[in-house]
Amino acid sequence: MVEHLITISDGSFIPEELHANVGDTVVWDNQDFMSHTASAKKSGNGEREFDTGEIASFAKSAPQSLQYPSGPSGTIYECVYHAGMMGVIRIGSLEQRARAAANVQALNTEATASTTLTTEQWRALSRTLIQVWVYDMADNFEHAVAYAPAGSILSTEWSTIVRDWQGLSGQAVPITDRPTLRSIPQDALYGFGRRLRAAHVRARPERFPNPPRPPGEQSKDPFGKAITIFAAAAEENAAYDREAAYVSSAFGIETRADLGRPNTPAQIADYSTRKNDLSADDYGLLAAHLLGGFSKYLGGAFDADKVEDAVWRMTAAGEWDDPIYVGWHWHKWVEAYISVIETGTVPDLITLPAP
Ligand SMILES: [Cu+2]
Repeated sequence: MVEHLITISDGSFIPEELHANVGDTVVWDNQDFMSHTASAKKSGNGEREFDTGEIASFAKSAPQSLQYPSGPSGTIYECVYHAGMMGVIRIGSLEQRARAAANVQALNTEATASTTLTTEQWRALSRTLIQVWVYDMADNFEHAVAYAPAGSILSTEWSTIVRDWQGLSGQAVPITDRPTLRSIPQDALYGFGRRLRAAHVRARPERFPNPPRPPGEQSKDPFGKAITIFAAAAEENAAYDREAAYVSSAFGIETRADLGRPNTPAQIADYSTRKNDLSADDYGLLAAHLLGGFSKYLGGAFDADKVEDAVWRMTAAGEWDDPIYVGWHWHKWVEAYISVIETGTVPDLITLPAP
């Protein structure tokens, strides 16, 4: 059980987003010259999961105990005196934590994957990863919308995105609707994910990338741990570093293109250099790491529904807000590995802009 401290300064909660667990407590320290409150949004029955009441200027709140795990959007709270003053706490469940710990234990005791997948199964895995990534981005974007004043650029972006989403799905459904997300072709989904990310960047640049987590806290999920454990071998670690450098370069080019900023010849040349540093075997190694995590978690048998459920559950605690979104990253490992199997060469992560 941990006690977390959130500072209130200039009418903002700092940090604006906190990750905590059931049973933890939170204290708000008001450094402003005015009074504030930290009051969880009212739930369906009109009650608040926590409410500090008035916190006087230069005073601390009573500790608030976190009793319930939050859903995908986290537990959003507000100051009842100041409209638009909001924060969010993402609360994991004790059961989730226990399950993750048990899986990490299993990964530590048995270090190799026993499952081999068909190309079709790899595709199913890839599709799941990209779906969850889009879902996770949508969830982040909902947060951003919750903080944005009405009539801002963000509200306009959001209407455009919802219209695109409804065009893709052919239905007037919420962006986070899981069955519909599952029915959309992967290519369309990927383009949509990029669009969503770009809008997110424009709307809240300071939230992109999110601050890195402290060492050892990058991920609380068993698959993330699997990557860390398998990457302990020097060869695997080197492949990971080469791939990360290649992805970063591609990511930079894409992001600048999304934002309408020029990519310099040096930036484009850097992308080619990074790509040449990678071998086809590197992707085999990286895909094997990912599969290692999954096969341990799933008991060695590939089951698309179980994979999807497992990956999906990870997003409930908001674990995928790494500087380079892990969902995107893993999806690229799998997509690239399929390409390596089929063509024997390392694929281009992006289509380079015309010179
Ligand atoms: Cu206030």
